[in-house]
Amino acid sequence: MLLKDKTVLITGASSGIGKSTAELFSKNGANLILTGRRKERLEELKQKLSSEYSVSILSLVFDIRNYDEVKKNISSLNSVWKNIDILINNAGMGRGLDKFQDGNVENWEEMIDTNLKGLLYITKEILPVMVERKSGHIINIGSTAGHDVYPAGNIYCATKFAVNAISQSLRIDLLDKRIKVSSVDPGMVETEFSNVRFFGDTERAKSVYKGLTPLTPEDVAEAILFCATRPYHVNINEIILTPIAQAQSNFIIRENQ
Ligand code: NDP
Ligand code: 8X3
Repeated sequence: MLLKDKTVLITGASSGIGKSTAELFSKNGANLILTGRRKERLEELKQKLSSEYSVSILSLVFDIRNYDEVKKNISSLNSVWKNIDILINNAGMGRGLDKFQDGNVENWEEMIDTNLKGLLYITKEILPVMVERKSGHIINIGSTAGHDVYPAGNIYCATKFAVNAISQSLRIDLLDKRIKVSSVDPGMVETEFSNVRFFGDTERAKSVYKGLTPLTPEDVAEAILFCATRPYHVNINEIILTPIAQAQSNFIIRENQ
């Protein structure tokens, strides 16, 4: 029970990495606030985890791109739930994979509003209580795309480079508040990510992982748990994890290569 009595808020808990993290954290005794837009999925996960483990779970349904909704939902937390020990900024997405010159401004805005502005909004609303308590841990889910750009990755990579910069800045700004900041930056993970990126084209989404064994969302959840369970004096600044078939964003080896 590594996380017994801890309160953890996970954004984007309705699928992929966020969902696996919710499963692993509740197994380790954490009380969870699960967020996302798909209410039924969050409710289903809440029922499952609260029946399997002896933890409390709250779900909040809102669009992270909307600052008013973020403020309303976070300010609705009662005095018990608002003392969040760990914030996992996971909600994010890619839209399209087009060269810059062929890019679509709506797709760009959706990625920037979700991956960057959404992360800023929720962090801004949760930080004051952490600052007041001089205690807390922010774990941002970045990406290898925040370290090396790849062809047609342009705006998605820009959002993840920005997340990398925000993690580093927060770590400096919060140093005297004893608030930890970690970044967990995976390479290829098979989740709904590519389905969303390719607008539901499942064949194209599957082809991304063809000829290699991608990371699973559970692999990433393990890395997040590691960050969250170090002794008080240890902060993990950054973990970059990739499948064995991937060296960084641009170097990938597939079967028969
Ligand atoms: P999924 O598509 O499986 O999950 C994305 C999650 O983000 C969902 O729960 C979704 O919930 C939530 N989300 C998306 N948009 C919004 C929004 N506007 N408001 C609230 N919640 C939102 O993808 P992953 O699990 O792969 O992605 C999780 C994170 O990991 C992302 O930040 C992604 O960039 C990052 N990442 C992914 C990699 C991969 O290869 N899969 C590699 C490196 C990093 P809902 O739709 O219900 O709102
Ligand atoms: C998301 C995965 O493959 O686009 O960060 O870098 S990838």
